[in-house]
Amino acid sequence: MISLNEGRRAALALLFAFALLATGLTGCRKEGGGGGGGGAAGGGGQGGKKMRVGFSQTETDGPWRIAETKSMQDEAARRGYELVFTNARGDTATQVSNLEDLIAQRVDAIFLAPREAKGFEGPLQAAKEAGIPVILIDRELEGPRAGEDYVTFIGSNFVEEGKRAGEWLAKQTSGKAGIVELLGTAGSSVANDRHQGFADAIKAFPDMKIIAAQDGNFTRAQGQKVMESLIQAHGRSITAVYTHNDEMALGAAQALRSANMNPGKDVLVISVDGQKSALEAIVKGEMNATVECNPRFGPVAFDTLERFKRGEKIPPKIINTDRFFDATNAAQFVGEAF
Ligand code: GYE
Repeated sequence: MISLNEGRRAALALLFAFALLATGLTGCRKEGGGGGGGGAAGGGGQGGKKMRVGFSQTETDGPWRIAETKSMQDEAARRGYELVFTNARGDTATQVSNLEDLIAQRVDAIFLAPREAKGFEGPLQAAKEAGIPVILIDRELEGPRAGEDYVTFIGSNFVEEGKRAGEWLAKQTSGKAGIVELLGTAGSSVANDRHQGFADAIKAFPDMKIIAAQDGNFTRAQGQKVMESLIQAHGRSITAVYTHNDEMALGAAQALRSANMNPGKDVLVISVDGQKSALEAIVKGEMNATVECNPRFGPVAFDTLERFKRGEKIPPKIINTDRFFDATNAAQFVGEAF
């Protein structure tokens, strides 16, 4: 075991070495006549070897993941990087071994979308020892520290998303609702935080009660299945559904329709993400609102990597600004949604 101080020193040395390397590379390119005239290509393609960057994706199901993957791939191609893509297929152990593979391949950097908040200490340590910077995107970790064990986290403020959903629901229902909550993947930072923010927001309203909260694993099929059984158990005492993503909301809406409980009218449905099919459901009046969670990480992810390589100081978190969609503006934004 190495002590905390030794660990810190080693990390600093590595960061320093990486910064030197990055500066060195820039210098080489200039000498080679590359010029670097302010174009978009920041380090991928110019002057010789392509930079190889790993992207460890948690799964590929659903519009949100598809949009995120595409944004990373498009941006890598645009800037001349080779993106080494791995898919953990919704399994944390697989994701850990994907990371080990990327490290063994000596990629130049890794973007990690961690499925769960815990369990990544091993690969992070190995990446650090190999001098490979890791940037977290879309989900956070509990324990490892920004600037030390990884560079930074880029994503939304999930507590805030839950809070916005809770506040909207309180307003719409004048503080009176029997709520079913469908939770995202157990152990993910997103599910914890979206629950926390929502619970905090409705605390002030004694007549807003979460009747049941159950794991729907962020999928439409699971959302529908769980909702069916909760309708069986609680019937008409359900007046609102809050889901941690749009896929589960659409599944829940389907279950409500099958039970002749009008989603969007008898039962208010609010969720998070802002995908196209959710905005369409809002336009049709079958869902009520969704807090945006932007999956298009490519530009900010690669900008951050390039800033880091230039030796700039990177803040521990880079938070996306997200919008809010309901019946007042869904039609306006459906065209640009993912
Ligand atoms: O809301 C969901 C996806 O981690 C922020 O994961 C992401 C969430 C997103 O499966 O749709």
